[in-house]
Amino acid sequence: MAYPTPPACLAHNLSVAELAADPPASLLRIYAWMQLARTTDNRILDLFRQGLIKGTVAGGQGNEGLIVPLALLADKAIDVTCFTQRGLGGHLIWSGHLVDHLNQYFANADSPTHAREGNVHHGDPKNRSLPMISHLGAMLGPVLGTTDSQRRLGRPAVGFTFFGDGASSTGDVHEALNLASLLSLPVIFIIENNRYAYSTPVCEQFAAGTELWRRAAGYGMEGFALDATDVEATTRTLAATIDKVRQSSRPVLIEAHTLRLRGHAAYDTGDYLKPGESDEFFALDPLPKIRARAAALHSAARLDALDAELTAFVEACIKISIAVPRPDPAGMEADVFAPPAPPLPWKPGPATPEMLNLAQALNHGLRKILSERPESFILGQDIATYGGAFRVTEGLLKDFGRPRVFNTPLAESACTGYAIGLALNGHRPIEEFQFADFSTEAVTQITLNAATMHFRSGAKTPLVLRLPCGAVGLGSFHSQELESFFLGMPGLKALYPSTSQDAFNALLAAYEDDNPVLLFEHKGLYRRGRTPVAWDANYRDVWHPRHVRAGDFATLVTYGEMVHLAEDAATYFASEYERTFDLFDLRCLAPLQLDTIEASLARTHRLIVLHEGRRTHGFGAELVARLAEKHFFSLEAPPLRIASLDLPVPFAPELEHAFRPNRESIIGQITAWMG
Ligand SMILES: Cc1ncc(C[n+]2csc(CCOP(=O)(O)OP(=O)(O)O)c2C)c(N)n1
Ligand SMILES: [Mg+2]
Repeated sequence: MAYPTPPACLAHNLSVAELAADPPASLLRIYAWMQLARTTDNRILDLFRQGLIKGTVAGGQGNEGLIVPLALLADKAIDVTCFTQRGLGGHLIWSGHLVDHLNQYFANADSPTHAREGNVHHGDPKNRSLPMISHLGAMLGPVLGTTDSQRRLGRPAVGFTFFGDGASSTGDVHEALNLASLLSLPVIFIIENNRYAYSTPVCEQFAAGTELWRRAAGYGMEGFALDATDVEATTRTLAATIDKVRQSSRPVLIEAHTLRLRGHAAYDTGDYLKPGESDEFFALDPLPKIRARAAALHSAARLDALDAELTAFVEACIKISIAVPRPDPAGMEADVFAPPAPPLPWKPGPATPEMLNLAQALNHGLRKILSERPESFILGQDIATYGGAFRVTEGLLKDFGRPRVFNTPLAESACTGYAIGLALNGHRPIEEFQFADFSTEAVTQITLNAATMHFRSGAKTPLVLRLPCGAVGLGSFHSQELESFFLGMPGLKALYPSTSQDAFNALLAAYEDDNPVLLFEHKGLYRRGRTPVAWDANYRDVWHPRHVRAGDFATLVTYGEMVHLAEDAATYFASEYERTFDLFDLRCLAPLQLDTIEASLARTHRLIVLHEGRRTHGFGAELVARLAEKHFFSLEAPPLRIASLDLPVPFAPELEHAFRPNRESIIGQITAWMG
């Protein structure tokens, strides 16, 4: 069905020249958008109360004086934004038709998120309006990344990122401000200070007074406050600031004093407000103020006619959206991952095998990617001059230069968010975590932002996260095996190579995938001897298990460093018991490909899984469950799970040895199981 034509007054842009040349027309345009946003927000609230919109709605009533001028002034062909729950007006201006935005709220079949997200969580990644996630501070990092990506592509973009007085307390906000200043990114950080976070007043949020903009000095950037209920002054200030940031490529922090007229969300009763406070807020409402100014410059009759036209438009759009069918669950599972992409046109080299340990193989892989793929670059702590804690990135800075090989501050969350933003705009970052353990600092970005991106927005996030894992005598904070921790969340792929050649291949396979891929690298394997590594046209085979050795007594499934212990154990049982194991190196932990393992199990009728991760909720539980579900009646013995103890990883070598599977414990457990 054709969508209603928007009223002519709703032009999407406002240039500084227009603002100077024709203030009355500019004011009318700003008013029209503010009125449209308010009318829509109010109608959405009605529809929620009638039970026609589900979940909840958090409106932007009172915030239009900030969002509308900003979105009109932005260069929407190149700039980057991520609006908060107070930003409906921004969404309406940035892209799409009002019907599209309403479809999002109705969560119907035409919803831009396929009804997989609600409220204003949609965005429009194709037009660099990044979809918000509820985790408020975590929205900042991706804006930094997409803005940087635009600049790297030669486009003079500015990024806009918003957070409330409440969100200003999150660590992510600090990390992002610091990162933007450090990298000199042209990002305008806007605190929407509406004095409350849900029910919590600012005096219970921070002790440093309400002058949040003063934090800017601590990050080496300019900062100031503005009164977003004074729309004309706000518009002039924003126009000048956007221009300045576009020229200077330096970030700025703005504290916008704004309003949240309808409380936190539809269900908010506002009981926590002081007596008379609500009236005080309504007295500051920017909409009647700007309407009065516009009526004085034009005429009351013109404003009345405009309001009527906008109301009719909103109602016509609601009528269309409300009639759209409910969403269809079909296709949900297929959309968790971006579809498989064709292989990249890699140069078939190096052709002659070189003897490399696993760390060197990764270094060669990174070198190949940086040489052949201009959209690639690598980031992480100490990876540049120093070459990384495990020297995997040694020499890369020298050969490829700082813009493509750079150190990050200790800010895993914002840096991963930044990498997500780069990936969303066509770059393909490879991020090294110094130890896998420190990826827990970026759990929101990895599991809720990157991993869910395709499902909820259709956007691709090609991202390789390198995770040096495993116990090598360093205790609980430098030893974790995190595959189960991460893979309980949908949307992540994971490779875990055990040989130098597989590590090289896995890096290429992960790199060209359009999804976030976790690359687990066992630290104990980095320097465990050199084996031949060469270009392998079948590098994509790493997405499938490797059949390590043939046997008929039991199917033994393992991965990572345990592959080598399993080989030892298999040799022992072959010589001491004349029992042979059909041994598989899983290599790919997600998505699981178990066909060859199932075929083996159908022959051996016995299953052993072995991994270094802990036993309870360990990866073996999933493997055993999947395989036993299908092959239960053909099994001749209960499956055997060999894993680490359910403990934090202990430090002393004797304790660590007892904690994780070792040659003797593996042989002992299998012997006992064989009976
Ligand atoms: C990190 C995080 N913790 C908790 C929440 C739950 N929550 C949603 S909105 C909100 C209040 C946010 O206040 P503020 O940042 O001031 O924005 P406002 O709603 O006032 O615009 C809270 C606590 C959240 N979204 N994100
Ligand atoms: Mg607030």
